[in-house]
Amino acid sequence: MANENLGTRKSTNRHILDWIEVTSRHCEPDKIFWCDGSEEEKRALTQEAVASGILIELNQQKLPGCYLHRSNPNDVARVEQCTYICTPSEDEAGPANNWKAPREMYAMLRPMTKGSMRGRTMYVVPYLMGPPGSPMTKVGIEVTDSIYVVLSMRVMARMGQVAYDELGNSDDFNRGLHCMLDVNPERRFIAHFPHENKIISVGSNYGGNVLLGKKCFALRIGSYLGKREGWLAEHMLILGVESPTGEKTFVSAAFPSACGKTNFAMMVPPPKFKDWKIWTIGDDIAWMKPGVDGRLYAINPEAGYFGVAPGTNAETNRNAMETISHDTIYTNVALTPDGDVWWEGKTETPPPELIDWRGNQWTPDSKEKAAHPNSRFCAPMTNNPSLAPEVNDPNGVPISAIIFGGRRSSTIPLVYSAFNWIHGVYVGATMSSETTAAASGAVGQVRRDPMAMLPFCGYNMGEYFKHWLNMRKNIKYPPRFFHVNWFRKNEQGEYLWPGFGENMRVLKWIIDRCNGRAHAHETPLGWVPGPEDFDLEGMENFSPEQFAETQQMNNEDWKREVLSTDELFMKLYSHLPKELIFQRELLVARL
Ligand code: GTP
Ligand code: SPV
Ligand code: MN
Repeated sequence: MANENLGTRKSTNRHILDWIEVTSRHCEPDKIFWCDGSEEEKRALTQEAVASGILIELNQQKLPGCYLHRSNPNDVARVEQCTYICTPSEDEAGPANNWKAPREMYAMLRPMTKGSMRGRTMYVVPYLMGPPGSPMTKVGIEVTDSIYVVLSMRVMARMGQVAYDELGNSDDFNRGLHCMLDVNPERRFIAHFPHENKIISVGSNYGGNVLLGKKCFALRIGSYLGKREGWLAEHMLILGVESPTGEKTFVSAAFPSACGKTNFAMMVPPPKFKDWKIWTIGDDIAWMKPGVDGRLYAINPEAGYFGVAPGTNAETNRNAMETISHDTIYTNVALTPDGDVWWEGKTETPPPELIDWRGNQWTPDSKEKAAHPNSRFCAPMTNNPSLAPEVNDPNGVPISAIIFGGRRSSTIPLVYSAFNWIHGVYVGATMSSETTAAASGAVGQVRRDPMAMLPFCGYNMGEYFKHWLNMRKNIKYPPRFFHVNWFRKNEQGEYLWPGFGENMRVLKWIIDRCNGRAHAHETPLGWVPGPEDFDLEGMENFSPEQFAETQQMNNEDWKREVLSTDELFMKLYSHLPKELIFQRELLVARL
């Protein structure tokens, strides 16, 4: 390595030093590398990753600073079946989580991690979740033997010295240990210890399993801390809408994995809305807390986007294409002969030849997909042309609307609004979606995914609903709740709503409702816009009749829908707040 001092800038925090001492004695690495987040460090580690085949350098003329990583083909998504919440009692983790007692989990993991870094380097990665100086920001230290994790963490979080500065001498930081082991699904565990603010992840080297600041800390541990400390850690994007008169309204939205958060967060409005501007605060995670002025404030704890590649193109998401045009790590996309990247949906016709995500020759005649359906880009938020200037504001931004949404090919209308906070919590709690490639397992099956948090809530889901209901008491000016579905289909299997930039029209109705300017009709589900309340101007080949089809509400379908939510309610019954049972009864009465 060029500079001998690289990797030697140790923390001076006694608690970190003690923990690294104990952890390194256990994992027995050849070397400990202390990351400082510098550009020099990035260059050196990137070089090393390329030399060892962990990263493939892409065409630097076309994609400056971009690299491709191919994961082990057995390790391409989050693994819910291997994800555990380890609390002293099973009841605390609740029926929606896998549970093991901490002592048992440690007993299982200890022999696996013992000596697991022999012949390897242990990287110490200090990072911040949230803007520096924010009362909501938290510090984590991830210890990992993966150089890919180090390079990705420095994109996804504010990494290095900035975290030591924020922490000072405090002991209040998340301890995360990641050991790749032999990347064997049989020995893959993502274990969370909420009471100790601790995470141990073994046997994977993929995204949400190993970038421990993201789903593990910011959501699973975060939601637990939020319950204790009076805030919310949510699987939500945050965006700002600026009107032609300069009025800015911020909203957050929870859609399950691979259901449109990144696209919505950096949407480019259609020509009819050319004087409107969308500003991105975050694309995946929101930490929200009541502010002193009685409103709910949100920060994005992250600093980058770990986004779905397939389907991303200049038409659907121009801002994303710009964001990932430089300084981006791609995982499991296809490679062109001239060192460019490709995935399904990037261009209408695929290139004549490619190397697929597994590293094999690929042609358009090949049966397999060229890019993995859950292939991803990892890019710094500062690359995003629509990055909101408020993104580093330590106070966060005031939220006017909370939007829930899922991927449902039938039943669920394009948009409706809840009657009030308790009804809004019910709408979020009974959310559902068809499963996607973002987690291993079957794709396309409808399941309940309350608030898009089913895989991410670090404690009992019933208690989580109670926490949501309780939050209302500390918010004088609560946001309004909405539900959207971009994915409804007709009998031919085609999407009824064009989506992407056109979602601006739905957003416009939502913020007009929040600002007391839009009309709506009352239905059993909530308030909905009629065709006269909804701006369809400038939409080619989209009639008011088609709009009515996207909004259609069928009573028989909805009765079935209520019955299918009962399964979740029964599962959570012992902790389910009675308010939600009453909401169910009211809905049944209205139907
Ligand atoms: P995670 O990163 O897994 O949390 O996903 P996400 O919620 O950020 O989803 P993302 O925006 O990456 O979109 C997932 C997939 O849905 C991509 O293939 C998109 O092209 C597609 N998609 C996003 N928005 C829309 C939409 O409005 N309509 C349709 N039809 N597809 C969409
Ligand atoms: C998700 O699955 O919601 C993601 C991708 O954002 S991962 O980081 O792998 O969790
Ligand atoms: Mn996500």
